[in-house]
Amino acid sequence: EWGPAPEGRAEADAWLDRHGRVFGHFIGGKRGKPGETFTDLNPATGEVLAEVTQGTEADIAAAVKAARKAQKEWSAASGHDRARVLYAIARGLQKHSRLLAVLEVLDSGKPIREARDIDVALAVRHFYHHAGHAALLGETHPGAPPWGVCGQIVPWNFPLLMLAWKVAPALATGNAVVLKPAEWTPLTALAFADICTMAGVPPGLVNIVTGDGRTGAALTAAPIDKLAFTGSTEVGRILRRETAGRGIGLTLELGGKSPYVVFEDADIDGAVEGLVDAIWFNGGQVCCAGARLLVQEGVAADFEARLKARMARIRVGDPLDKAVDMGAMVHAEQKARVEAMLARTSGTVHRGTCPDGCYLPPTLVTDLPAGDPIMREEVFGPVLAMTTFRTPAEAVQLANDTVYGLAGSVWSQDIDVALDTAPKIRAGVVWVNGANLLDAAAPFGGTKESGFGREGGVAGLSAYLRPAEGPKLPAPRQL
Ligand code: TXE
Repeated sequence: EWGPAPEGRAEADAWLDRHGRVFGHFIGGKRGKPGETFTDLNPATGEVLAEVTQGTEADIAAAVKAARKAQKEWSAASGHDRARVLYAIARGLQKHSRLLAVLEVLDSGKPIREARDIDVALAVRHFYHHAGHAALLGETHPGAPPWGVCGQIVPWNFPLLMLAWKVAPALATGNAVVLKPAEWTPLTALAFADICTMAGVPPGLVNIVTGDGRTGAALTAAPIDKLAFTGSTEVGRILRRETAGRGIGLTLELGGKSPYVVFEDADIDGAVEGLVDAIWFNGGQVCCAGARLLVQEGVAADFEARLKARMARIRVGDPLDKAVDMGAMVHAEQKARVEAMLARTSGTVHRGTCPDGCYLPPTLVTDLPAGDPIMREEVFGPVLAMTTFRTPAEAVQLANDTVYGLAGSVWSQDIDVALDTAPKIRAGVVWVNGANLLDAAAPFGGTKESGFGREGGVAGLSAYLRPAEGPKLPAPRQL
């Protein structure tokens, strides 16, 4: 049980100072000279954390070239040797977990408790898990070749964890990577570069090129063999077009508007508590957030009352405070997006409390007319839209009334109701009596406009291998 202050903050400052608070890319195992930079801010305080280089086409070309060279040897390495490197990365992350958690908090505004217990802890576990896969790959996927050089573009809501979800399976399967972190949260990816060096990752195997969407577009256009993206549905569409017809692999993990279905026989207090994890975890800036609450009519009034009482107890404030439940929004721009969406709803808006600044309170919207935008569109903030249903069939119909299909939750103490409803929800993952439960061994990903492809589990590993070419069959005989 460690908190961040004062050691954690001092450690983070020392790390930033060691790099002169100005960062170049990490290409071919070396930290390059900074080029044209942009400013990286702490959203909770507005302080400048660092200057970070805006990656150019030339930077991407250099990174892809370094990756290509490193990948040749890496793909010929034994499973044992690959496992050793992944294991060393996991150990390095674990050793520097306080630094990584505090950097994540400073950069993204998420509360330290989450960064410590979820972001960093799950990232570490992802590398351990994939060290095991690396060792066994020849048996689980005999003869399946890696794609080669993988372009990876990650978002700002789980910067280190999304990096782990992408880098670990890529390395385990014999690929090399060029990863672009999100422009609002580049620090833990840059710290990860240091950990790669300490862990003895061969130079060029992992390359980190920072920058905004233009750098992402350059990476997409570069001669890569596979692209993995987590981010908005809008950019996902662009990437699908840009990669079409090039014979390269593509996985897209996009937006969501996941249903949270509470039947009247549910453990009501458990379901209320589950919502704290579902929608107020990371301030609702979670692709699989349970953003649509569907409650069976008989318990709706009681549920709403208990939910409001629980909302009032959520502490929003300084993300470095161990006792805080919800930190700052990632960026003033994201806060403004959420506020603009709230301004468009015709429902009744109930707000909790929060400090001034880049914060938003836990928010519940009720009395929603059919088709209200807050029920349909991804808000990506601490906003829960509530409505009621009468029958299980109506619950399923409402749950599926969305263009997205990333996740869902079903709450009932009747196993028949739960197991009958869960498979009818069209989503990549449906939790029963739980929410936002992620595991390296369980595949995660979407359907419909939430994207395609899986991360985690054996399915996630397969996404980093070229689909096997079938055996040559004799030509069919004419009948
Ligand atoms: O996402 P972008 P934004 C959703 C959420 C949020 C909205 C906008 O609803 O409010 O998207 O967020 C890179 N070619 N999600 O604007 O732009 C970008 O630099 C290649 C859901 O921040 O999709 C960053 O690294 N790359 C989501 C990454 O894409 C491009 C997480 C994601 O940013 C690019 C984040 C381009 N043309 C937002 N343009 C989730 N599924 O978890 C941008 N990028």
